[in-house]
Amino acid sequence: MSYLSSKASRIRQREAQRARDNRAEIVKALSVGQITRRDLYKWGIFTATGLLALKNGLSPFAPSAYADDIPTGTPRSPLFGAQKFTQRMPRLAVQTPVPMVRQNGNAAFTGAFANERPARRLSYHTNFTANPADPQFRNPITGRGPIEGRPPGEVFAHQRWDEFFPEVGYVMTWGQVAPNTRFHPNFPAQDPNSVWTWGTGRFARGTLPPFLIKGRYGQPILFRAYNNTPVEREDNNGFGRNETQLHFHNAHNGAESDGAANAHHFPGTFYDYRWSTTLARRDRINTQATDRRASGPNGNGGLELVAGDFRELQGTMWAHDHRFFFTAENVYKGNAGMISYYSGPDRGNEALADGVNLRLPSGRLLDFGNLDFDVNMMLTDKAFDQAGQLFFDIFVTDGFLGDVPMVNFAYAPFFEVLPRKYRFRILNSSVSRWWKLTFARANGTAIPFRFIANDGNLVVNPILLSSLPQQGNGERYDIVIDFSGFAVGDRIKVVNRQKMRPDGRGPDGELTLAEALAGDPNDPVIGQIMELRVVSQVESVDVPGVIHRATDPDPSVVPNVLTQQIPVVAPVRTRLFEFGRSGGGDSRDPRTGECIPDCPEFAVFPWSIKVNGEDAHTFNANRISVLVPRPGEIEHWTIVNGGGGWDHPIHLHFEEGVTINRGRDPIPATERLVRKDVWRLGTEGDRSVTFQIQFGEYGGSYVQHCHNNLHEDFAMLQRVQLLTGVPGSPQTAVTPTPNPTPDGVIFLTPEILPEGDPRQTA
Ligand SMILES: [Cu+2]
Repeated sequence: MSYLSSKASRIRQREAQRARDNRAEIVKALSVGQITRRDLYKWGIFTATGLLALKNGLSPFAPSAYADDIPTGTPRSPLFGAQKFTQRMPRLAVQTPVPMVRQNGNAAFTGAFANERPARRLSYHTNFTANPADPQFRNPITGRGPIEGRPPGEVFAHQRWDEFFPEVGYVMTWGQVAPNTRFHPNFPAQDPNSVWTWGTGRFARGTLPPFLIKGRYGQPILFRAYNNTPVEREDNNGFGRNETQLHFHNAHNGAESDGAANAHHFPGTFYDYRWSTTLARRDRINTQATDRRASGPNGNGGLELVAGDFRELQGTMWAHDHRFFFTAENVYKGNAGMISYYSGPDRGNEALADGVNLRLPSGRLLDFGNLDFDVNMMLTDKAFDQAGQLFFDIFVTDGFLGDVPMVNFAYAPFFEVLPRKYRFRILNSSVSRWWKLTFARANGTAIPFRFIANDGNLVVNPILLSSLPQQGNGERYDIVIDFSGFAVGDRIKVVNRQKMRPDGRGPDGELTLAEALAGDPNDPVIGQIMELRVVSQVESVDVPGVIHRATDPDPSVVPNVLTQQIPVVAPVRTRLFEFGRSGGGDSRDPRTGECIPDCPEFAVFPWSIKVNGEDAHTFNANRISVLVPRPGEIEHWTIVNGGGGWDHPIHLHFEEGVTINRGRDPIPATERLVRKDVWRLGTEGDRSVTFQIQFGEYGGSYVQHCHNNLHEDFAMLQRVQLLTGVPGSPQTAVTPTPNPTPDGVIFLTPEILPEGDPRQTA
């Protein structure tokens, strides 16, 4: 490096450091009430339209030299001498459930969680509302408000409680990370308030790696979520809101357990989610549960048959924070884990042959859910301040990119494999970054593999690829790689080829494998992010102590047919959604300036949605943009990118759509007639997507949104009201809007956009 460029680099570093200090100071001043949003306007930090002024020294996107080449917009994260591929990739932390037993209609925990109060159909908030003075129903830490965050009354009672009565239970806590948690042995330990993750048990400390829960069809789950983050909002090391609702992306659950019904809860409280394992279409297809493919493992080599359509089976999923307006901060801070659903066909057992089990690579030591050869990979990009603490810029509304690649929250790890077939479940859990992975031999050539599932849905026929497609935020790709042609000692490079725009708004072209392998001096997350090492033996994670050897036979198979196609038919109605950047944003009430739920003092809302060509709106939990009047009606939805040069990965909760059109572009094999829950909207011929969708079994308030968590928070998100609950249930009517406060939930009457309500035109 020449003298001049190193001097320039030092100046950039100083400038960037100053920018971060300034922002940190403003955040602190806002949080303690020293200044208000009005002050920021007055000082010209916001423009007249409410957008953050591009002020050098304040915004990371100011026309400053450092912004061009450092994705975080801040000084390069320090690595403390850590080299890539020097630590083992941690496997996700598998959680052990306890049996739940029925007691007077309630579900009582047993075993390790026997001292928990039972889970109930109605929230304990109902008891608090009836007896506000009774201490047993009050928040035990603050003494304010109810002990359970789930809103009171029948509207937020667990739907179909007896039918999907919880059989197993988990108790976990979201809170300060445990002492000595590091992303690499060289990195400093994270402060308790730098990272907030999930840990096992009541009021536990958060831990890493993130959790993995193994669900099975036919065995409903009770997930009790405690919030043990600090009571004081400003105790967050600069980012993260101490309130959460945990979204189980994209499971088929009642809205009260979707984690996105505007029912976040506060430090000291819990929220009981009932993850029903309901198989979609159970009220219409295979209602007598006679189809052996619609089933879950019974734990003893057999099947538990369930009603529903086997073509709707789900596998690879995840759960993450969905606190509206703060999702990016909270997910980035560590509020996320993965969940796999096991079924008759997708059993997680590669040896058991019963005519239903596909025997995909997994292992054989356990009845189901073997992980020895079935590996979760959570991709994230992080940034650190100069002391090595996790850093996030809360003033960013377009996208936040880290400069440190992580897999399962470990910096650039290695993973040992045997020369046989492996399944990888790859999740993009980044807040804004897209990925595109290729697996390369030492000589730099791509290794072919089979693509078997998209967003947790098996494809009809495995697809042979030499590179993954782009992977937007929230998308999951399941693949099988056969390492049997490799020799012990071979090393395989896991390479990210997806270039991002430095402003984080979206992707910026794909590099060739050779280009990516050369690395990108401006973006350290491009290039090799992980190494696979072929070894002669590995210890089992399913039954520790058992050794698997390279000479063992590989009984796994990848059948040519994995599932069947859901037919595309004429729809009952069509809808059009345009995701763009129009108007000034109407998340705030014009009279009070408040959001529902409450939003950051300084927040502005550039990212908007138009329904059926009408006016643009930004998110307000009390505004219904889409209303689905009846279960079972097939609709075709077209989602369009409004343009402007940014890309959006659009996510729909609760149901998967069958992709039937991709604008001017041909539909790639990985999407054609494939079920998905996140669709990338590009800027060229791929600007629009049409999918077929239908709703049923449950109802209530759900959402559709951009899964770039920054776009989502500011506030490209809209409420989807489903009147598709079972007859006689409250979920056949519009859900009153819960608005959570530390003292309890207040219900509001929502407005309904006429363009989103087919009852008004039918
Ligand atoms: Cu977006």
